[in-house]
Amino acid sequence: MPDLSRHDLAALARDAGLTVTGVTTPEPFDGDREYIADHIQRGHTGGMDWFTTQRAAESADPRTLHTTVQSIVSVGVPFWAGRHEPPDDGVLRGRIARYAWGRDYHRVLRRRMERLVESIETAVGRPVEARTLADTARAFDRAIARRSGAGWTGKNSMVIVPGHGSWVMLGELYLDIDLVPDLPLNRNCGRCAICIDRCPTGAIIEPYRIDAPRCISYLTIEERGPIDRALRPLTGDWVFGCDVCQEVCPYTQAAQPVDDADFAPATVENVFPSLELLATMDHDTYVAHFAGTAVTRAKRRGLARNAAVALGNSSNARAEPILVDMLAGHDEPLARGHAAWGLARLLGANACPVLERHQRTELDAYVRDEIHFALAEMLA
Ligand code: B12
Ligand code: SF4
Ligand code: SF4
Repeated sequence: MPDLSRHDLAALARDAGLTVTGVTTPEPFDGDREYIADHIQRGHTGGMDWFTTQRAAESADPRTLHTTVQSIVSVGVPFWAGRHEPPDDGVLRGRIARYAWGRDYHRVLRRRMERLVESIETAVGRPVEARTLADTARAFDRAIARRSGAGWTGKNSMVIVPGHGSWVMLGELYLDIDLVPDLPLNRNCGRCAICIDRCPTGAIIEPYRIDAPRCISYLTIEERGPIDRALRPLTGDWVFGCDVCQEVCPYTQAAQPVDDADFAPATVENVFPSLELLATMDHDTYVAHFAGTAVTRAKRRGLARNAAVALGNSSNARAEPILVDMLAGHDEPLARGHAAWGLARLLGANACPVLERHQRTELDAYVRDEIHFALAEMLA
């Protein structure tokens, strides 16, 4: 059987659109398993119910998933494409995290990894037993990238890839081929702690450790119910994910721009979406703007909820009529409840008349609770 050199592998990966690679062994990730078990036990994975100690133990041992695995190839797609500013068009706009601007990265990575498996099969001259993974609960993408030398771990817990910073989405191939493993990179943040200081919600509770229930990414994407009231003022204009701890990182600021059509946004609404659009869109409008992007993970109701919070945080009088209409007529109670909060945040005591009126007419118990809290907070 022909050998596959590290050099050949990198070239095949590049041809498949995977510009970041590293190779590691299938030995269990024992240190990461212990770290994650402790992390779960301390409550830092919050409401992500799929994140169990049992599941983490299985993911930590690649052979549990793929008994014949001999090597793991860590792959990554960089996506920094230069700075973008919101248009100066008078529209109140939110912010979507950069990784979700274009096509859903799960599909992009999967397609490219499948292409890579095909070209590896041609190169080694036999069918390969392969498993391709990206952002599943079955593997630790970052730990694999770190051990394979594809990148190193920053204090914001992101894997930082030389030349691209942390603007890289990760995946891996479990293969029944014996490849020579790479060494981990000997890099670290040194004395820098900018990301810890600048995280808007204080979610980086210590170097390398994120308290997910405080992270804006969790709050705007994974949280299915109401957003913690104490954290709403801190989420600013983020309506899907958050990039702050990456934007402030010196390594990430030095990233090389890449031109990857799959990560390019279709319209401005996929980068800086109109908050009114998010607050009022019906199912068809939602599909027209966001189908095929990772943003659908938040669902239409989650985006409306997040828009209500961003409108409340906007300190802009144009947000008032949008929030008033939302409170009066949005079909999702979750959105109406957050609109009540948004009005109180935006108008202070001036929101009392409209909130009191809705307190009398609102039929949903959760929304009435939100109105009650908003009024009580103002009185306090
Ligand atoms: C759950 C999850 C989240 C959660 C929790 C994140 C967290 N940091 O705990 C939430 C929803 C908050 C989240 C947010 C984001 N996520 Co996320 N997320 C995941 C997921 C599904 C699992 C991560 C996990 O297991 N976390 C638990 C922690 C404890 O483990 P870990 O960070 O993976 O691994 C670290 C530990 O093992 C640690 N470690 C191991 N041993 C030891 C020992 C010691 C002593 C110490 C100190 C540390 C340590 O080092 C590892 C590397 O950082 C992965 C996909 C996957 N399957 O891996 C994507 C993933 C981590 N997310 C990703 C992204 C892009 C994001 C966001 C940037 C999205 C956004 N823009 O809003 C933010 C970033 C927030 C942040 N600073 O981490 C990328 C990261 C790519 C990269 N270059 O690092 C991943 C890998 C998805 C992918 N396939 O590309 N995410
Ligand atoms: S993604 Fe945002 S909220 Fe989460 S840790 Fe980074 S800066 Fe903090
Ligand atoms: S901002 Fe500083 S501390 Fe945070 S990841 Fe980047 S280099 Fe490390």
